[in-house]
Amino acid sequence: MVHTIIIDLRRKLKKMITMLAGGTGSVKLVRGISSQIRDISVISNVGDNYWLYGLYICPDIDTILYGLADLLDTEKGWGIKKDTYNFLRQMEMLGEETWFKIGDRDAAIHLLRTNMLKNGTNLSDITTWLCQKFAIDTKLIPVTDNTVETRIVTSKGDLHLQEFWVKHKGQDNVEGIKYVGADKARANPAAVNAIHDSKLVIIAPGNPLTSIGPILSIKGIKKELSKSKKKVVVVSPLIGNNSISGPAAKYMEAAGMEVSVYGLAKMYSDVASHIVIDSSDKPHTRKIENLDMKVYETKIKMKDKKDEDALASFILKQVHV
Ligand code: FO1
Repeated sequence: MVHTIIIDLRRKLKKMITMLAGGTGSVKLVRGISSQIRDISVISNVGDNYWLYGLYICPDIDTILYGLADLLDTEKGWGIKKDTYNFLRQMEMLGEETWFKIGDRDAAIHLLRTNMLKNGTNLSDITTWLCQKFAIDTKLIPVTDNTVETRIVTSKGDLHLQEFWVKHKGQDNVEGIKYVGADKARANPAAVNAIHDSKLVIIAPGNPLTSIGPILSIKGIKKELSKSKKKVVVVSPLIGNNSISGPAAKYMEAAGMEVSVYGLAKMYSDVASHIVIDSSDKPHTRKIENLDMKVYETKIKMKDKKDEDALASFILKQVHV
């Protein structure tokens, strides 16, 4: 009797929600959920972090940071709105390549982060400090403090994700994707605990191979998610055979996956048991259910804040784990 009461109490205490996020697709749902739930943790991808001009740039961490602080340039999906580019213009004048558009205010974050790293602070503590500076309650957790680099294998050799996508405009033929360093990376203990302690884990609608894939490539995270599979829901970033934004379809094809919500469900079926898909993808529902996943159909495209809130409400009300 006493034992049952204690278990019930523990269940009630497990109110937290954890999200796995990376890239411009994820931040919209992170904002939607965080506007309705106070206690959330966001585990961020680090695979697209990039060194440039001696600065350490963490695009996915910053996109979530700016998104939650209402500073994000939502037109581009990255960077700070109304930022200026004097620093970059000066770099150009000095003969540097300027294909990666770092704004002036954005540069201040990279500069301080780099200095703190050089002084021995780890990425997790720097990120927590940045959250405090931007007055963000959400716990933003880099998936690891070690280096994991997403590299795109092309017919001309392999390139860092930023070089493939931004410098070369995603033109080269993709033959595969590598997560260099993932085998040795230690999962951030705060990320593992967040998954363990949450009542619901949401895999945000990010690119499955370059935003979420690097997170899952870290053994400790994959193991904890597999154990927690019953409370994990994945939100599709695809409608039909196309990604809502970015090159997800191209990468899925290169990885030999079927470019559809079924292909996506198959990829996630060992770490998630619920999936939210677009209503227009209903014809795939039966097949996905055969993977032992519960399917929820709704409008998943988020064009504005109203859509972000609507999808978040749908998940919080309809997904019963
Ligand atoms: N994406 C671009 O397409 N062009 C850019 O010049 C660019 C600059 C940039 C600067 C800072 C930052 O945090 C992100 C930036 N991004 C840019 C976005 C980034 O390449 C990707 O969208 C993410 O890495 C994917 O998650």
